[in-house]
Parts: sequence; C-alpha cells; structure tokens
Amino acid sequence: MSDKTNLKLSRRGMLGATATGALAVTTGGAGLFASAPMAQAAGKVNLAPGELDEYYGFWSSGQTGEMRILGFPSMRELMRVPVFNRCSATGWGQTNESLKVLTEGLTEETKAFLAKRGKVTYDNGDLHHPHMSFTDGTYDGRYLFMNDKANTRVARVRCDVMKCDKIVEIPNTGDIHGLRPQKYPRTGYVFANGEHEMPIVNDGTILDQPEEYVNIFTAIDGDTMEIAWQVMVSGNLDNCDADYQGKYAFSTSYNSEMGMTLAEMTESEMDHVVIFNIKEIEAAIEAGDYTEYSGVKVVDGRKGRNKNYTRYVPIPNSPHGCNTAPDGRHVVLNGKLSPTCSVIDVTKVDALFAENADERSCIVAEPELGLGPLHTAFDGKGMAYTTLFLDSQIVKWDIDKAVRAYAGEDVDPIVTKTDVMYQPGHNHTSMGETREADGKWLISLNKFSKDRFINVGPLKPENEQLLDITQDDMPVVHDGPTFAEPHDCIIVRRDIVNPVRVWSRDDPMFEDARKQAEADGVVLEDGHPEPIRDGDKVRVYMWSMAPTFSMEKFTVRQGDEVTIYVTNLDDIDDVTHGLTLSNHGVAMEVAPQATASVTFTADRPGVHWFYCQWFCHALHMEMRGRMLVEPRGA
Ligand code: RUQ
Ligand code: CUA
Repeated sequence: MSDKTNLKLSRRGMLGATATGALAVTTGGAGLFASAPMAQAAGKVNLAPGELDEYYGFWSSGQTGEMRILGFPSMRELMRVPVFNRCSATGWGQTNESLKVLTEGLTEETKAFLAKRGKVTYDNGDLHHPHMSFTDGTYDGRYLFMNDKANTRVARVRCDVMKCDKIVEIPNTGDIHGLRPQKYPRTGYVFANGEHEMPIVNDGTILDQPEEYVNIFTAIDGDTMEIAWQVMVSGNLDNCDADYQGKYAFSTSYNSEMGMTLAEMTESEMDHVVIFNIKEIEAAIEAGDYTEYSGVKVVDGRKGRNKNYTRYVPIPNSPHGCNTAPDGRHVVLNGKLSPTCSVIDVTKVDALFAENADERSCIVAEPELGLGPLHTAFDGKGMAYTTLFLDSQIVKWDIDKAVRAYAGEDVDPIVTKTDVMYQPGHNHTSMGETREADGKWLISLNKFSKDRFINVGPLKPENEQLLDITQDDMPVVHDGPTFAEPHDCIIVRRDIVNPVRVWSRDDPMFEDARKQAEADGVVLEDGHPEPIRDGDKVRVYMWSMAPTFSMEKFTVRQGDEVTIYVTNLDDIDDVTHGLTLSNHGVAMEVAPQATASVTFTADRPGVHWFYCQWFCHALHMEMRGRMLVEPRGA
C-alpha cells in the first residue's frame, strides 16, 4: 500500500466516524480540520440528523427579493419567504391575499405608472437588510422589517406565520437602503435611509440640477406601517442604526459631496455621519415646523439650518456600515475607503447640540484596522469584529483599547485577524445587535466564492463562512455557497421566535375572502357546491382535505372572471395543499387552516384540470378536479 492510499483510507475512515457522531480528530496531520479545537467547533455545527438548531437565522437575499430562514449554526436553509419577488410555489404575487399586500402600500402615482404597463405591482425587489422588532433593547419576536432598494419600499413579515403582511412605498425619496428598527423602548419606529438623491417633487420640473436634489431619512411606525415623518438631509444616506436610549439614530453618508460622478462622490477626505435627534424631530412635527410633501410631514434637517434636528459629524472617507454595540454606548462607523472605523460614544452626543460644540467631540476612537472596513459585529464582551472587504479578512478588535489608544495610550486594539474567502460584506454575531449578544458565533457573508466550489458557469454563488468566536483564533468551521445575494442577516435565539403550527381561522390575512363569502351567503369552511355567478364574475368556493377538493368539477363560461377560494380544512401540522390550474398560469399554496384565493379570466374554452401541487397524501396525484369552460356565443 502506498502512502497515498494509506492517507485516503484514513480520511475515509474519519468521514465514517464523523457520520456516526464522533468528532473528527486529527491523526498524523491528515485530519479534516486543521486543529483539534476547529474539529470541536465543527462538531457543534454539524448537527446529527433530526437535531434542532439553537438559533433562527433570518437572511436577506439581495436582488432575489425574498427573505430566507436558516437553522443556525447548522446553516440548513429551512424556508424562503417571498416578499418583493414572485414565487411559483406559494403563488406570492398571484393570490388575492398577496396582491393586497403588494399593492395597497403603493403611491397613486406608482399605481398609475404600473397600470400603463399592464401591472398592478412591481415584480422585483432588492432586499438588503432584515431586522427584527425590539422591546427594551432586544428582539421580541413580533415582526421582521426589511428594505427594497430597487423600488423604494419597506416590508414587514409577521413572525407568527412567517408571511409578509405589509409593504409600503416610501414617497419623496429614492431607493431605501439602510434600515433599522428602534431598539428602545420598543419598535416603535423603523428608520429607513433614502440612498439616491433626487428632487423632492420628482415630476420632471427639476432634472439635471443636482444642487436642487435632496436626501430623505424616514421614520415608519412599525405597528401601523404608516410613515410617521421624514427629515431632509444634506449628503446621501447609506446605513443606519439606533441607540439603546431611544434618543438618537445614526446614518452614514458616503456622498456628503452630493456628487453625481465617482470622482465627485469620493472627492472629500471626510464625509459624515448624520445624527438624528428623535425627540427634537417629534417636537418639530408637534410645533408645525415641517412642510408636507405627498401627505408626509418633512422636517428640514439640512446642514446649516441651525436647528436641533440633526448633527453632522465629520468622519473619514465614504463610510458604510453603522453598528451600535451591545454595551449601549458605542456606535461603530465603518470607513470603507478609509482603513479606519470611527467610534461614537452616545453619552457625548447630547453635547453636540449645545451652541458652538466641537462637531467631532463625540468621536472617542478611530482605530486603523485594515483595508475596506464595511460592517462590524459584536460579542457583548467588549470585542468588535469588522469585515475588511479588500483584505478579505475579519479583524477582531478591543473597543476599550481603541478608545484608550485614541486618548494617547500606547495600546494596540487589534486582537487577531482571520482570512475569509473572499471579500466579505456584512458579518453578524449571534444576537449581536441586541443587549443580549452572546459572543458565540460570527457569520461572514462573502461576495465572491472563486475557487471554493465546482464551477457552475459564469454566474457563481457567493460564499458564507461561519466562525467560532468562543475560541481566540476564530476558526472558520463551515463554509457554503448561497444564491444571490445573502446581503445581510440576523441570528436570533430560538426561544424568542415562536411561529404557530397552523393558521388561525380568523387570521386577518384572509379577511377579504371571509367578507366576500358572507356577502355570497357562503361559509368558507363549508364551501359551495356550485359556482356563484355575479354578472360576468364567478366565485368558486371549495375546501380541501387530503386527498380531495370539495368540488370534482365546476362549469364557467368563456370570458368569465373567476375567483377560486380554497379553504384547507386539514389542521394537522405540515399538511399543506395547493391549487394549480393547468394552462392558466395559476398556482397557490394553502397551508393548514388557511384560505387562499386567486382570480383569473377563463378565456380558454374546454376542459382544464386543477390539481394539488403540494405533496400531501398517498393519493396526492388523485387530488384533482376539472374546470369546464363553455365557449361564448355557442
Ligand atoms: S450594505 S455590504 Cu446594502 Cu448592507 Cu453593506
Ligand atoms: Cu393536497 Cu397534494
């Protein structure tokens, strides 16, 4: 036996051992993991079949427009929740229930624009930042909020059913990017940054006059999803975060220059972070110091207005991420073009609003960390973890030491650096954006996977890497590909998230269906044996119970506008049905105890089958029926 064969065999033996639950430990340097601690950490990640995760991961998907739910730390993808995108499996964007969510929050101007294109809503979205609602500085398991940079919207997902229930378009501004919920006392406000500057009344009166453009910071009421107020600012807005006192919100600006070209945008050595004084802005609204645009009260917080609504703190070149530390005191602004992070001490922010205050007096540290700092995460033990995009590294640094170094002490805040593959953007620690940061895990969302996986063509997956931060050298214990583009995520302790197992029959999601049934004298749960005709409109009420629909067939006339309501009477965990109507582009999911409906025009005479497309029973294939369409004028 050659040495090579020997090595192969021992490797295979070890893989077998891992599969039976034992830890892969290094033998003679031929181990799966570079070190014993690494193997130990990997053991925590590789859950045995059937073992449950300790955390929920809520992942964005960037330009895919959906939210994803992962089991964490196993990184198993558990669910995809359509939000701004279309979904073939669930009928999101097609059912009346989802269309209501997707259309009701659009402005009249957008609705008219879309109507001319034969649409009722947008088909795409660019979902960057998912964040959970807070109470007292920690996640409360009520809602998840997220932005759509592509079409200037903010969405909310209900954590009880894990479905999106509200989407609002934000008027007066362009392209919502940074988004964070208020941490204290509760959410409360959801803060949203308009990234791309434009005229506030964008009707073509002002075109190529950038000096007339503005940027807008928006506060949305997280309970009603109505826009509470907006603030007009100088410079653009990138990422934001809120403090733990309920007093301030912070937004970075990479284009304080208000430049239109790359050269103009990156011209100044210093850009700024805007600090929003929430109480002062609320007082301005109260006192009437605002202008109304598109029905929203807009406070003028631009530079040089001598008002106490905002402060502009100069920080180095084109800052990006904005992250409040769990210590409740420090806010880290990531330099991007500058190798530094600037650290604000929130206890020094009040003083900025005094007359003749030194505009940088709240900055207490500015450590040089490496090239391309984008985002910072925290362990709740005083350490910060910053992604270095250009260096392809995560740098772990000590916040206290950085503060002392800035004050002149001879200490090095950098603790260690770990290579990640490659070019990390966001990173996130378990519970890291709350008071309950637990310092266990760090995920690095890397924009390039390069050589990590077999080639799938010119379009490549991204790569996510999991680091065990309970160990000093932060070993990478997992990496795996992801499709476009897990832009950001949060990692939430399991006990905080408690979704229901089946829908409640009085859920507001299908309130419209119930009302229509009542008007038709139908009880949704009973269905109706015949279609109900209302001029050219026909309503079909059926129920589903594995493996049947209550109707084997129904007849309509060519040209009828048909609405099919399906109420799933199964109340057993996991028995979801669906209704797909062949050759009509119609498909929807109906989870246990839910009602879903879809409307279409029956303009193809003949026999058309509908069937259940969610595997539900041994006789799932038999779960089908016919729609008979009588030719018109025959
Ligand atoms: S931003 S890679 Cu859209 Cu979250 Cu920083
Ligand atoms: Cu019901 Cu498949």
